[in-house]
Amino acid sequence: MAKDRSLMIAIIGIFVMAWIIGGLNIQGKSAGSAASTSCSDSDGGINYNFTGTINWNNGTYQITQTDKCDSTGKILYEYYCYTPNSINTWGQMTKYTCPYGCQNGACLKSSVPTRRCGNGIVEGTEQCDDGNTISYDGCSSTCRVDRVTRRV
Ligand SMILES: [Ca+2]
Ligand SMILES: [Ca+2]
Repeated sequence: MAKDRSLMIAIIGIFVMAWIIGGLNIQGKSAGSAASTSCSDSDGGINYNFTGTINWNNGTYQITQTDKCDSTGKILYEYYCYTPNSINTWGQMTKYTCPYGCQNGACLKSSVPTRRCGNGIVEGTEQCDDGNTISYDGCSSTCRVDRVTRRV
């Protein structure tokens, strides 16, 4: 009987601990009834390449957080749902340093903008860009200055 009681106390203790931890994680507010708590993440979890929004709801409080970049444009604040067991779920945030920078709540895939000869903008190693990829018109198909102009 004494064993049953200590087991009961231990179980209650775990629930109380879970409730306290769960409550504190949501900006110090009480999580209330944990059983009805739900959390969804539009980018499916920790996904640095997509801007996601988490929606946490326990029937009393609702918290919505969208991934965002910090003011340096390098650090991503990635939000995700943390569900340690079948009773608890809450929103968590992890900081991630994007290797190529952060923009609009997601990491950029590359720091090098896509250069293209023929787009009318002189970029990178291009000597010229006249908006086309025709050679012998002053600017070649590889965006080099044509040395020879074809007589028409
Ligand atoms: Ca996410
Ligand atoms: Ca994301």
